[in-house]
Amino acid sequence: MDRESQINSLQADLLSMVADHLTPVALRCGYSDVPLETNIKWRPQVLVIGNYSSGKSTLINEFLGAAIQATGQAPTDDSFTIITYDDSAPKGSSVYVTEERDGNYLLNDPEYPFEILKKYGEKFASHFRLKKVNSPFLKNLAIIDTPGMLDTIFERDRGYNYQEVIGDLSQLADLVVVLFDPHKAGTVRELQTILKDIIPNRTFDDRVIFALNRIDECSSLIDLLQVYGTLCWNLSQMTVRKDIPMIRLTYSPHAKAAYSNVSDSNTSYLRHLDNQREEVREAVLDAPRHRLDHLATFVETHGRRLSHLLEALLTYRKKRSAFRAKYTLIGFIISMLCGGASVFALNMNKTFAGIDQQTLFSGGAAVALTILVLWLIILTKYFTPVFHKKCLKNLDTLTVIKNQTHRDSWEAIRNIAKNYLTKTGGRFSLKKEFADVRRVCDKGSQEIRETMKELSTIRHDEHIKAPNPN
Ligand SMILES: Nc1nc2c(ncn2[C@@H]2O[C@H](COP(=O)(O)OP(=O)(O)O)[C@@H](O)[C@H]2O)c(=O)[nH]1
Ligand SMILES: [Mg+2]
Repeated sequence: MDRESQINSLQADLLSMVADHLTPVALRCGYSDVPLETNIKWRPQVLVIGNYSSGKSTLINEFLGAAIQATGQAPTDDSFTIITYDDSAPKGSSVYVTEERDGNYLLNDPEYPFEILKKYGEKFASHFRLKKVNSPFLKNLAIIDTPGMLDTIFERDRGYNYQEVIGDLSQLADLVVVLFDPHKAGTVRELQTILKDIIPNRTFDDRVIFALNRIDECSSLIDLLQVYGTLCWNLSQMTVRKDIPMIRLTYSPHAKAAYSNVSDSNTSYLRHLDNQREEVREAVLDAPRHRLDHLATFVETHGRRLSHLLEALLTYRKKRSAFRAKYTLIGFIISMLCGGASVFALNMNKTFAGIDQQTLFSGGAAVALTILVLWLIILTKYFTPVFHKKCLKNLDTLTVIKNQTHRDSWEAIRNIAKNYLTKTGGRFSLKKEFADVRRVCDKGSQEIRETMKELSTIRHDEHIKAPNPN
């Protein structure tokens, strides 16, 4: 099996693991309103962000091999564009946009994972679109081009929450490419906020790559070094990381040629530098592998949280059973005592002196049984609801926090547990589901990681030995 097929098969396994084992529980317990796999079933995605005119669309056009996106010095394009492959397009012809769809289509078609963006309203929908392109570059991934980030308050008033949209898209994306340019080396405020407050909460460090683009526009090597230093400083202020992330130095050879014609700049310093555009291209092409990490983390995180949720709910059930068993025992003892007392009282009472022993004991048993039934009714109608309310009030007693990860997952599911207990009144059985989710968490994620480790040792062009069918 080649690497690509191996990746595809692992991806299919992960999806079915989510669909078969996690989604039914997630829907039943109110953990999610839509099947969990909705957000991950589509192709790998690469999100390209940066300030306006940092060269995002130029870079994407170069990857695709045609002028698919509009480019220009001013903030040219104020739309989010999902650029994806058109399988049905004729092969071998020149690269072009085969189909274009608007935001409302994209937000409502269940084939795409963008339903979550519906909440940003009509204004956003009118700035969201899909382009299908027949470029082979897109065979295994989709690229998301974004409107550039801006500085002034007036320009930022877009009519929808731009930063949150970027946050949601970076959560969906398998790779986020952040472009800077020498004119605004990390100084654009909107980008600063996104890198500081949005991206770190929605994705992981290793899914974000940085590039200082348009380096051919520096006037000298010293100028470039100064720009680079400024960007490093700004990045250190924006990212929560202790180290400075790697920043690739890139430029578009085509745009450079056009730029050199209109300016008399001396770009001889570029001879000393590799254009690291190829590295960015490689990283983008490697997004399907990030996809696997993404999916594995997705399965692990949701598996862990669901398992934690079920564990807490089962703890509730155990406590409730113990409570009911204790009170039933108390009721039994009370009813036996009452039954005994009534036999004794009847025995002592002269009015019943002639009654035979059997009738006497039957009377005592009837008293005991009546009291027990009354007690059980009171237990169900009064004591159990009081216990239930007390549990809801002291929800944290349903879990023992072992570490920070456990604390985080409890934070994420606490209200879900509360809602489920309120909705069901505490009457449910989830033992089988818990065992199932547990199995996915323990065995499933271990197997996934092992297969991924195996995959990471295989280069793109190498082949994996097909398993012996015997
Ligand atoms: N000199 C030079 N110009 C570039 C480079 N990349 C893009 N440009 C130019 O910068 C302008 C903005 O590029 P564009 O791709 O539209 O930026 P976007 O707003 O980030 O999508 C266009 O006029 C491009 O031709 C580059 O590497 N070098
Ligand atoms: Mg653009």
